[in-house]
Amino acid sequence: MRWDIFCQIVDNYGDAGICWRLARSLSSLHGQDVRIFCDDLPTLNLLALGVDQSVKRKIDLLPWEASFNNARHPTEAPDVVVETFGCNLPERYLTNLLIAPKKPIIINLEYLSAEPWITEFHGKPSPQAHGIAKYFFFPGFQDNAGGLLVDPIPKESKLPATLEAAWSKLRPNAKRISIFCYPGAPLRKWLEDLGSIGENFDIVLTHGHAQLLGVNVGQQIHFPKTIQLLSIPFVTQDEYDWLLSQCDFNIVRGEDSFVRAQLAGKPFIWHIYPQDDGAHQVKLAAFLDLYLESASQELKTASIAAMSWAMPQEWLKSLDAWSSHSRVWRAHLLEKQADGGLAGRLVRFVA
Ligand code: TRH
Repeated sequence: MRWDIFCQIVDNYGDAGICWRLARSLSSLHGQDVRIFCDDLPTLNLLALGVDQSVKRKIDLLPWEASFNNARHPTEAPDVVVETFGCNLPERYLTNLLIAPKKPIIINLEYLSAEPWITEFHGKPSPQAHGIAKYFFFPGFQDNAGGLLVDPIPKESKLPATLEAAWSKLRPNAKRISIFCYPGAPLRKWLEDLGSIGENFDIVLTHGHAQLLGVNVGQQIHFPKTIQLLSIPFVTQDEYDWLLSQCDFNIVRGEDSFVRAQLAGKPFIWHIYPQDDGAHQVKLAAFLDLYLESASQELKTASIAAMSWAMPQEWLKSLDAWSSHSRVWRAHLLEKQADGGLAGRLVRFVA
């Protein structure tokens, strides 16, 4: 089938990250023809860089406007149109769909949530005045939700060139922590507290995070020697996945890095995307209910504290137990998503 995925980048990288991951799964694992129409092609290309050319060649990454005259010709008419995160289709594209020789199915791909209510809405029709069939598709952890983007499954691979400089400075006796969070995080205080524990920690700051700490703008920061800060550039999505798998602990955010941290099988803080109405707190609590269902009371207390940015002194003693739990959780996720996860469920749903 021919798939047109529409990607409007609201902010940051998540929208592009999800679209790219979905596109490559549909193409390389399910043999689908995929185009992405994106309103910020440079960001999308940044994530997709470096990926195996045999994967990339099969996916068209196109500017948003390129969709205007598409869909009209029989060879270009899509079978499936995916509107990601409620982005509206361009009117000219939609008009062409209406006169196209075959009518596609439109999928409204929603945000990931562990909240129970999503299963009631997942897969339900969303009747439209224009008459083209449209359905809600809710990614989720439950069996009767839309699944997770599990591909590519993380595997050990060699050190990416972009990380060589940082990797050459790693200390053998230090724990490794990667940081990718939003500006509101109490990072400096958190690192100071970590520094007072007495163990060595190598902190891998992803692109832009040194500025968040004020390191690059001349501010003085005095972390104890136990803390070594290592800044890395923006890396490709595959390289970022690799980084997560090589750290002892990760701080992640948004939606895509949140799932990747779980698939890396490592403990993590999810700095969830903050929403004005506080909806993110409900989403976080729903996830923790699932994630910690089988955990001991001690680990529950520790990881809930960590996810609320309690200082590391308060919970770090539970890191070993948390690491074991993370490996079990990863295996559980992969088993639950053995049906192909989001991409597999989407292909079957459309079929
Ligand atoms: O970047 P995010 O915060 O993205 C989003 C958006 O804010 C979006 O509007 C919001 O709806 C959503 O969060 C919840 O976080 P996320 O989702 O983790 O996406 C980051 C992507 O960037 C992910 O695919 C990993 C990738 N990435 C790289 O490829 N290289 C890097 O160096 C880093 C740090 C990330």
